[in-house]
Amino acid sequence: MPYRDFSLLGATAKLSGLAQRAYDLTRPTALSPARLQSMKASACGFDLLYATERLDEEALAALQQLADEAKLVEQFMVMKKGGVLNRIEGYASEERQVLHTACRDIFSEQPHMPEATAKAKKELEKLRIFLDDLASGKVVNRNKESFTTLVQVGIGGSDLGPRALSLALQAYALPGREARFIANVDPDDTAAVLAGLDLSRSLFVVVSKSGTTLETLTNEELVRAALARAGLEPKEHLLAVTGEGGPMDDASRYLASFYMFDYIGGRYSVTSMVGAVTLGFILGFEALVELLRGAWEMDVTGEKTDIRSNLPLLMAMIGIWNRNFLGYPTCAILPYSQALSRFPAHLQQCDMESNGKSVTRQGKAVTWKTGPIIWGEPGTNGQHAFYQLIHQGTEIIPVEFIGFRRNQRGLDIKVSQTSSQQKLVANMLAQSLALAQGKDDVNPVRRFAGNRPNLVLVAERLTPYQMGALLALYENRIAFQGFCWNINSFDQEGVQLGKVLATKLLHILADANTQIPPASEAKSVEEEMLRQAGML
Ligand code: G6Q
Repeated sequence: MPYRDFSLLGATAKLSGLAQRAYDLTRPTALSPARLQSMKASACGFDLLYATERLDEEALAALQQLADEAKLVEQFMVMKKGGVLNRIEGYASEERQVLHTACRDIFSEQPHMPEATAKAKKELEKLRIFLDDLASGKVVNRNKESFTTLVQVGIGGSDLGPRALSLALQAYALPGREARFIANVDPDDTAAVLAGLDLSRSLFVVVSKSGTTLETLTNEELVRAALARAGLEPKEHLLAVTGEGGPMDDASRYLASFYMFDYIGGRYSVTSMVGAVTLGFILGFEALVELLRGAWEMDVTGEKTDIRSNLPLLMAMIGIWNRNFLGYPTCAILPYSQALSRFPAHLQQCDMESNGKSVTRQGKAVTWKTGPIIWGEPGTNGQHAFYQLIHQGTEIIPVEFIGFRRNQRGLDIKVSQTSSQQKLVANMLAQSLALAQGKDDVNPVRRFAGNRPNLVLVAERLTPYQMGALLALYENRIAFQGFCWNINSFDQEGVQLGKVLATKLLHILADANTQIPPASEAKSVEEEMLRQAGML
């Protein structure tokens, strides 16, 4: 499919014009009941309320035109059907398919990529058997005790998503099961996690698609050494998730191994074995399947061409309106759910590593803005911290609120006639209105300019199904935006340079540790940098 540059799409000129007279949310009748009712889209248990965006019917129609002209849904279908979308024409690049959706196409009678879905099913079946063996007592420690803790050792895509989702669904953990995470090569990270563990009842799943990641391999050695010091046989406590045939694919070193595949990008790998092993351990297999079902149903929603019924596409287009036409450089994701406290961190990677690009899929410099800075923290905590800038600062920050009508754990109390959950959701909706409408005041310090765009995503309860749907909603939104900007959302060349330089610095430190004299008198900038930092 020929890709068209964002700036050449006819709707962009129209949208630029419309942005000059973007919908004014501060007019007294701007947020009419009719607007609130009509600017609402629903899918997979989520309601998306977007009346508080600076959009009117004309702008929405132009965004639909933009989505159609850029053939966003067609590109999404090409992705699902195994097109080699992870590439830059005419230049060396990863040249890969992008098939994380195949991991959840398991519910479909006719999967888009039967072979990839069959592989995903095979790994899931291996996991089901392993989880059954844990539950039935077939897999136990040397003292015939069950394993209570699973520690995931991985970094980046092999950490953030699984960590965010494990935390989000902790309320549904099987009795006596918990997950922990080790990511940083900072040895204090591993030490702090190990300090709180009964090693004899802990399993460690080392997750690395490449099997070569410095941090993960180093932390694996720290864990192996700790197990050996405790008189345990490391292999009996270690699992692996890695690429088939890769350097970590070695059955002699692990109790069990699961595979992930090169067509699944790290930051899109939560629904592969990268997330499934840990999530399956704490939640059980059935809940894991529910999570996959939620993601699958959101993937199906992503196939609709009408932006008003395609939630990921609608959110993508609203984001593009705010980023490219209203010119806002960041986007805050503010979940009113303590369980989602690490979800913004996952989205920060997923979005910024995907769409933080400045060349097109033809290798040309882009002349339009691409991915915004993504950040966020849970409400209501943030209200007592950084919301001041969102309300009255000189930068306008589009906000995405995420909330639930019911809590997960059922513990609540009524104080002053309202429950905590009602207080939580009321605060979220109040913030949405306050940002949009603003407030005039004779005192300039108490004046709120308003017109601060935001949307609200709300569902009944954060269940495994709902979590899967939320994950896929954002994954697909990110892919749609990348398609629209004509960038490759699936590579991450930007992280390579730092890695290469770190290797150079480590060689200098290794030589110093073994007292090998420097090759020449002239000091390299790397050596001088180490010296100035007091490392040499
Ligand atoms: C994600 C990135 C990156 C990757 C980590 C870990 O999309 O590629 O964050 O996940 O560098 O890689 P490994 O799984 O290969 O250890």
